[in-house]
Order: sequence, then structure tokens, then C-alpha cells
Amino acid sequence: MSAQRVYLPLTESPPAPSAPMPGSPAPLPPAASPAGGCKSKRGCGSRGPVADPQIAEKIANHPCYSADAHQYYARMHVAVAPSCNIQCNYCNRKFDCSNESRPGVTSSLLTPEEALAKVKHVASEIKQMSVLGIAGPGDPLANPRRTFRTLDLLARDCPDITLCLSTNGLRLPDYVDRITDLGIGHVTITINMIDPEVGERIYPWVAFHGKRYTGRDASKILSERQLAGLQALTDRKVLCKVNSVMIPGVNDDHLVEVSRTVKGMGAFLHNVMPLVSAPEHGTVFGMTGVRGPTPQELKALQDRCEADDGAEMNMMRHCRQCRADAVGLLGEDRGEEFGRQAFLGTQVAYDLEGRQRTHAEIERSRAAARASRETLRIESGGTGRPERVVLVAVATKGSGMVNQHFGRATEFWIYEAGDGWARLVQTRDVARYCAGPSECGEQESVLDKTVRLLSDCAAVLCSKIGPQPREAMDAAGIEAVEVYELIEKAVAAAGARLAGPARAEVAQS
Ligand code: CLF
Ligand code: SF4
Repeated sequence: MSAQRVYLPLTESPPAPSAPMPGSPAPLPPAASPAGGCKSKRGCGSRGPVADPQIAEKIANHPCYSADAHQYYARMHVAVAPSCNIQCNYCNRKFDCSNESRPGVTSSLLTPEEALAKVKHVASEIKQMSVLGIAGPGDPLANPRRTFRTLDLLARDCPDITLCLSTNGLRLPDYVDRITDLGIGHVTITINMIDPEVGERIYPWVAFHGKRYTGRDASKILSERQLAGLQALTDRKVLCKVNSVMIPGVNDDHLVEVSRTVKGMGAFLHNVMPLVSAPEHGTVFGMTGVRGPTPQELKALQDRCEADDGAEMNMMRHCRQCRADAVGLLGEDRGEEFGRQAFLGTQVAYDLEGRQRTHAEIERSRAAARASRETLRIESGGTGRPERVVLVAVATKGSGMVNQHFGRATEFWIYEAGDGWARLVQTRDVARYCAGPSECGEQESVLDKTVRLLSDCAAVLCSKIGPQPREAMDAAGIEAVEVYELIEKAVAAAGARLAGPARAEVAQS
């Protein structure tokens, strides 16, 4: 579990762009001129500029739809939907839906009224919480009464919270009107295939209209319903994200096609997530030895989906595979602070004004960070990607700063770094990517795992690092840089210095 992260840079004002912190890398060269190395003609990923102002407004404070927003705004999930109507081979039904959660995680179920009480309580404690999602523990639309009752209550009592839904899509066409009537502006559909031949290796059965379908028929029904639901939602201007679980040897070669198809149907964002697979999860894939991808394999596939000769799709790169009762910034889980005893039996007034003040403060901080980037001419998306970039890992507690001690980091944010370029391309969880005995022996230390996790990075940026990990990083050819700075500024500075011909280049997407 991640350590609690900070929300606002207000107490940690970023230094002025002209005043490098002690120990920071060499300053950027003035007015770095974009070399135009990006193969994508559109904005690269969710950090790329969004031209449509209505869409820009919709993603502005949604931590999943905007990588920038995820540094400042929190989400919460309420676990109100226990049942499911399909079976995925990466899911053990004793636990949460693995479509937006890692296997082996159990959330405690709430009634809609309990969910409302919890949301009001959390909204007053974590005013940066901007989005409420329903993502399980089963499928929200397999539990329509509970799901829509919860959303009705929230729309009535929490007017400033964005409502979000994640579904396997089987029942989606039946509820498109209900979703739009409620003003739900963001829907995620997990689409792992568009070819039933691939699907029959992922889905053993689907329950539809009172009948259980198996084999190719099951996947055909599921795929048709998913795509019909997606099209109906995008026709109604609901912003849709597609999640896909990357399952090596099963659908990895197929997901570029999925990306192309859902883009053609108007999906805004594609989130390719790694299969998390181990025998102790009790899933079919876990018990039959189907492994999850390495971070490098995942990134390569995301790059292919995004590339011009791939699907040219807008990719989400910062998903944390949250649990169905997750609370907090992505990458942290404060669910334990908000157990039943914290919110049941208490009357919480909804502090709309206090929340609005907090959000206004966040927007001021973001504007200051944007201004710094512009002054420094650092781009994080679009067509300005230089020819040469390297990967740089960042330890952060949030708020847009390199501000985490190396030894306390439970995850690293991976950036493409180059001259005037800093783009978030992945987050790597130190524990999550310990994929089991085939890759790492049981005796492997956290430090060894971290070295392996960052093996393709040219540098790691952190607020502090001890002598032993520094030595290990040095031995692995990863430069350890102590710096307390705006992330983009520190990353671009490292990139300008390190992305020379002597370094291994990142594969160009
Ligand atoms: Fe939740 Fe999902 Fe809405 Fe986000 S999560 S329902 S879109 S508010 Fe986000 Fe979590 Fe990844 Fe989901 S990081 S698992 S993509
Ligand atoms: Fe499990 Fe979710 Fe798949 Fe249902 S849709 S079987 S809950 S992973």
C-alpha cells in the first residue's frame, strides 16, 4: 500500500524557474527548439493538448482522464455492486472486479444509503476528491438497482462531484438513456477483444437474457454489446474510456486492433493495463501459468497503440488498478481511514463552498506550474518530441514536485525526457511488478527489485537517496539525482543532459 501523499503544492511552493535548487541538474538550454521527432500527428497521450474546449473542461479535474489532473485531484469508489454477469479468466469472484482492480483485493460492500454517507464524509475530509466512481466489486450494470440508486442520491446531494462508471459492457446498451439522464459524463468499458476467437480464451461464459453462453458465442455477444454501448454513448457525447487487460500470448497482438476500432467509434482514451497474475490469486490465468507483461512490454504495446502506424490512439499511462473502495489520489489508498465507523451514524453537512475554495486553490497552483513550464519551454505532449529521448524515473508524493525520498517511494513515475520535453509514460509500482519466482527469487530485496524495475531508465530523480541505493543505481548505470523541483523542469533538465548519442535511445513510437 502506498504511503499517504500530499495534495497541494501550496505549502511547498515551487521555486522560481530562474532559481535552480542546490544539486539540481544543469539548467535547460535557452529556447530549446522542437525537433519534431514524434511520429504521432495528434497529441501524444492524455497529456497532449485537447482541442475541443468541452472535452478539455470534462477532463480538467478527472484524475484518470488527465495525467496532469491526477497530480492534484483524488477519486473515490464506492463498492455497491456485488454481482457479475460474465466470467473473466483473470478474475477470482471472491475478490473485486479485476477490470479496474488488481486480483486478490476485497472491498466491503455498501448499500446506496451507506455509500452516500461515506461520500459526504470523504468529500468533507478530502476536498480535492473530485470524482466518484462505481467499479465493483462486481459489474455495476449487473446490479442496476443498487448502482443507479447510489448515483441518484449522489447527483442529488453532491452536485460538484463528477460521476463515473466502469463496466464490462454486457448490459450497457440497456442503460444508455439512464446514464445520460443522470448526467454521468464518463464511462469506462473493459474491452479485451473484438475477435471472439481471442475472446473465448478470456471469457469462459457470459450470462445474457437468462441463458448462459459459452465458447465463441459468449465472446461474440459480449463484443457486440460492448461496441453497441460504446457507440451509443459517444453518439450522446459521453466521454468514454476503454480499459483492456494486456494478456501476453492471448490478446497482446490484438490490442492495437482493439485500439483502432474503439477510436473509430469515438472512445476518448484507451487504458491498456497489465494482467496481474499469480497462482495465489486463484484465477484461471494465475493457476495455468499465464504471466503478466513486464513494464517494458506494456509500454511497447501502449506506444504501438499510440503510434501513427498503430492506432493513433490517446493512451492513458497512469492507471493504478484501483480497488472497488479506493479513496485518495491515484496510487494511494486511504480506504482504511474511512471504514464504516467513520461515517455511519454521523450527519455530515456537505461543504460545497469549502470544496470550491480548495479546487480554486488547486487551479491557481496548476496555473503557476503551467506558467513555469511555458517559461522554460517544456512540452509534455503534442508534436514537439525531440529526436532523442531517454527514460527518467521520478519519486514523488504528488503536487507536481520531485519530493519523495528514494527509500520511501513505493512507485516511480516514468518520464520520457529530452531537450524541452518531459512526458509521463508510465507509473511503476515496486511491489506490483514483482511477478513471482520466474522473474525474481524470493530472496530478492526491494532494492534489487527496484533496480530491475528501473533498468531501462537513464536516471532516477528523488529528493534524497542513501549511499547503498546510490551505489546500486550507479552499478546498474542509472544516475541518481537528488533534486527538489517541479517534475517537468527536473525531468527536462536531466533529458537535455542525458539524451545524447552515447545513451541507449528509447524505442521511437
Ligand atoms: Fe474510478 Fe475508473 Fe472512473 Fe477512474 S479508476 S471508475 S475512470 S474514477 Fe482510474 Fe483506477 Fe485506473 Fe480505473 S486509475 S483503475 S482508470
Ligand atoms: Fe470479474 Fe469484473 Fe470480469 Fe466480472 S467483469 S468476471 S467481476 S473481472
